[in-house]
Amino acid sequence: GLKTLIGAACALVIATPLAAFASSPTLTRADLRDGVDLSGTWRYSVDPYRDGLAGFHRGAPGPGHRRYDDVDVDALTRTKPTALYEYDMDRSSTATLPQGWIGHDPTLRHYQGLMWYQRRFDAPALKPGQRAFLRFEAVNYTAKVYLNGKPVGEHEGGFTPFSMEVTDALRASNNQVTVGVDSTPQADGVPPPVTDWENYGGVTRPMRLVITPGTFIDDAWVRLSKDGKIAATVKLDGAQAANQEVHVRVAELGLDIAGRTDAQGVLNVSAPAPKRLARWSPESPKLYDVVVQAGDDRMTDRVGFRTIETKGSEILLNGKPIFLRGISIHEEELGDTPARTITEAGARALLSEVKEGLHGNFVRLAHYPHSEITTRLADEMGLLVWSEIPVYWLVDFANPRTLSLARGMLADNIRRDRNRASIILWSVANETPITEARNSFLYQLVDDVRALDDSRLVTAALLTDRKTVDGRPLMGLNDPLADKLDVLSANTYNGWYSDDALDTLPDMAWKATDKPLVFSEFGADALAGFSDPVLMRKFSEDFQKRYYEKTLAMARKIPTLRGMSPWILKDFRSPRRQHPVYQQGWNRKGLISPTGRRKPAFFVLRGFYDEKAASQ
Ligand code: GCB
Repeated sequence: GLKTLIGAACALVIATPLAAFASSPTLTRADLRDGVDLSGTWRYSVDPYRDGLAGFHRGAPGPGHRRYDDVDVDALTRTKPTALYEYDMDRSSTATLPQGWIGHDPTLRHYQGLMWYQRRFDAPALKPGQRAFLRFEAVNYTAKVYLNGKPVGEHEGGFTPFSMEVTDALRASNNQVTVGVDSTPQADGVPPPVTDWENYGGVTRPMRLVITPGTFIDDAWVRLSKDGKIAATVKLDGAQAANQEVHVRVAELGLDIAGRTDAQGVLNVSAPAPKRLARWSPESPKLYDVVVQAGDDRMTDRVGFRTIETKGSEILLNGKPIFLRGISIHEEELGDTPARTITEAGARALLSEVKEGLHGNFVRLAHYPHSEITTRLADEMGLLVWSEIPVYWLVDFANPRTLSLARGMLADNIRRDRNRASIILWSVANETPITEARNSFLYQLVDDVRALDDSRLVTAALLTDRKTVDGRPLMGLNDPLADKLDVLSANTYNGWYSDDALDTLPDMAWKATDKPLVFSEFGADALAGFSDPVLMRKFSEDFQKRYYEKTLAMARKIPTLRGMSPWILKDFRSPRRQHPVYQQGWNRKGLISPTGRRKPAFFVLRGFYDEKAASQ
């Protein structure tokens, strides 16, 4: 019955190879390469009717009137005073990028549309054979990129990196780069138009001009394999990619693993891990300098080595059972006016609240790939990470375009971060109602994860199934996807989205699971400073505190519960949340306020984590 159905659905979608969707080249660790940082001052100009794409009069009065044309409007109108231009990018308002456009001007908060960005820059002259790429870490939601008036590429998806080759379009001086950023939500997009977070339009992460040798190391994945080897997969890009000698060196371990690439420019090599290898863990986040060398190119990274697996209902890190003491976060810095962009200091402040504040060892980076800044910091600080793509709620599961888009994001996210020891879980979806179309969509994503990375676990945040047995609620997961996952994750909100009395929560039973169970979410809104000890209304700190006490009492009784990432560390902006007194455009389920004020429930969770840490 069900099994055959699943098999048939998989066979249908599996036909297209994964590589077809991922962005190319991958250019991992591009920020460490030679090049020009393009962050800083840009000009911007709003374009709600999208005239700038074709010219104000749809082509007439001719070239020179599209926002990306390579013109100096001021100079042109001086030489030809009758010329008419209704834009001038060189004299438009300035903004510091990266930053969501809400940060340029707060009245742009709910602008969903096309925005033009432009700046000029000088580039070092390319040496013979060298190549140049524009690389963006993230642009939300679509990007059209132009160099010196010529289109060089387009990208869809707000949270993954992409690169465009500009070797032939680049000039030595006064290059003009233009990006048309469109934040308009797409019915067949990922995420779908309705989410529970702010759709920050803009160039939200750093971008650079990257210069490489003619043949370069496009991707180098270095890890500790399940069978105890240091394994590397290296992919070269360029005319000399095939049959090249490659070295992967870890000097501190005396390792020099070498081999030659195949006809596709790919090499898989491994060597036994030396006895003195110090394994990465949250308590001891040891990273090694890894150098990859191929022809004229050299790439470096800092890599931790650890294993992660499940055994029955246990999650084993380096062979030992662990409990994930976590919390969820969105990509929003502390402060009253977040603009999506995260700095290293901003990421450190959030992750410190998880590690030193809550005494946690785990963070769920919801609901999309977060910045590389954050995942590298998690490696360095010692926090286990759940990483996910924005396959959320009602994406258009029956639409093949949507599936391709999701597969591309998943592949790009995994390729970007496969060297991060901190990441233990790839999640393919969040709260997606069960339908046949959804099932086959998600089976494909799970298969893709397994094809791209066999060194981590696969999960998805599932909706719970509630039954009444002997007059008492029985919670469980009743989802065919569960068979395909390593870790079962449940978002559960009894007592918040249901009107169950909080006192009844500890006696709510959970159906036994044969795999590790994680509470990927639970939570309750509280406005920081709103105390209501007598009525204990929803939105008060007292309610939230009691909700945590009772939910944790329920959690203690679930024998296969192996971790949790309650919703959420910090209050975050959401246009759905418009209660005029308590929310004002913010989801208030944070354990800390936007500015970092800890609510009483924060200390309840910390107490629970102290208990868990002591019993491990
Ligand atoms: C959820 C969603 C999360 C929401 C949260 C809430 O289940 O996964 O994105 O923000 O609930 O606050 O309702």
